[in-house]
Amino acid sequence: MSVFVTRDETLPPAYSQALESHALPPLWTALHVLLPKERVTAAVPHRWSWREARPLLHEAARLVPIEQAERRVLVLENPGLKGMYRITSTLFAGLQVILPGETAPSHHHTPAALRLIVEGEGAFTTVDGIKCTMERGDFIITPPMRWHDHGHEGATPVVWLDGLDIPLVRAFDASWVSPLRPARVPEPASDAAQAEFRWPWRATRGALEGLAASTPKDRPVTRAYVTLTGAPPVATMGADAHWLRPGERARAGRSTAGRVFHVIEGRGRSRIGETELAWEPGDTFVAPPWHWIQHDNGSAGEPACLFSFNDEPAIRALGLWQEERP
Ligand code: GTQ
Repeated sequence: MSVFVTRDETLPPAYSQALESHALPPLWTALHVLLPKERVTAAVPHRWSWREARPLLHEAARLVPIEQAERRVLVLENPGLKGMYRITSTLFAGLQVILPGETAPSHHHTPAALRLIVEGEGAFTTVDGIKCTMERGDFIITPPMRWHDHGHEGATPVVWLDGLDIPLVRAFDASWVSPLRPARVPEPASDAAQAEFRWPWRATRGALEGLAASTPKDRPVTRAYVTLTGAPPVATMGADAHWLRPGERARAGRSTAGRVFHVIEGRGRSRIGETELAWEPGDTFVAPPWHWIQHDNGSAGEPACLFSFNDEPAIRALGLWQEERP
C-alpha cells in the first residue's frame, strides 16, 4: 500500500505535530491523490514470454521440492507493482509447475482461483473431491473455500496459469488459508461431474470455430465462460475465450476492469494503451484498467486463440463498471 506524506508545510509546525499525534491528518494535501482527475494505475502493460519463463519454471522444479513450496509458482508480477505479488492492483497471476508423481497438498482459502493449462498432460486438480483432468487449454475454477489439491500421473512437467483475486480479497483483510491436508488420489470423475469446475478446451475451441463461421467479419468472436446457471465462473472474476480470424485486427475497447491474456494458439500483437506487445503461444500479457486494448492476429492464414480473465464481476458489483468502444 502506498504511503504518502500529507503534511501542509504552510501550517505552523506545532499544529502539524498536534494533528499527527492525534491521528488527524489534513485531507487537503492528499485530496488530489485520493481523487485524481484521471483514472490512474501503477500497473503497466507487460508481456511474459513463454520462451523465457519455461526454462525458469523447469529449473524451479529442479531446485525447489514441492514439499517445501506447497505451490511451486513463479508469480507474474507487474513491473509497476514491484514487491506486491500482483499483476494488476486487484489480481494475482502465476505459472505453476508440477512434476510427474508429485502432489501439491490440499487446502482451501477465501480467495477464488482459476487455471488455464499451458503445457503437458497427465496432471489433475481435485476440487471438493471431483478429479478434474488438466489438458492443454482447459479452464478450471476453484471457487472460494473449496478444498483443492493438484497431482500428476503423467510423464513430463505440467504447467498452468493461475489467476486469483488475492489482492482484492486482501484489500478487505479477508485473505485466509486452511491448514494443509495430505492429498489423496480420487476416483476419476465423469465429464458431467467435472462440468461444475472444468471447461475443456476441445469443446470451447469447437464452439469458437462455429461462432467464427456465423459471425459477421466486423464483430468479435468471443465466448464468456459461464457456470451452468449462466453466472461468471467465480463471483469476483470473469473469463473469456477469443478467436481472431486470420489477419483480423479487432476493434479497440477499454473498460474499468483489469485483464490478463494468455495465448493458446497463434501469433500476433496487441496494443495496450501506448504499448505494443508481440505474442506467441504460451505468452501471457496484462492490460491494466482503462487502457485501450486492440488485438491483431499476425498469424499467416491461421486463427489465433486467446484466453483472458478479469475482475469485471467484482467491479460491476461495486457499481464501478464503465466501458468505451469507438
Ligand atoms: O493452486 O492453490 O498460484 O493457493 C497461489 C495460491 C496457486 C493453488 C497459486 C494458491 C494456489
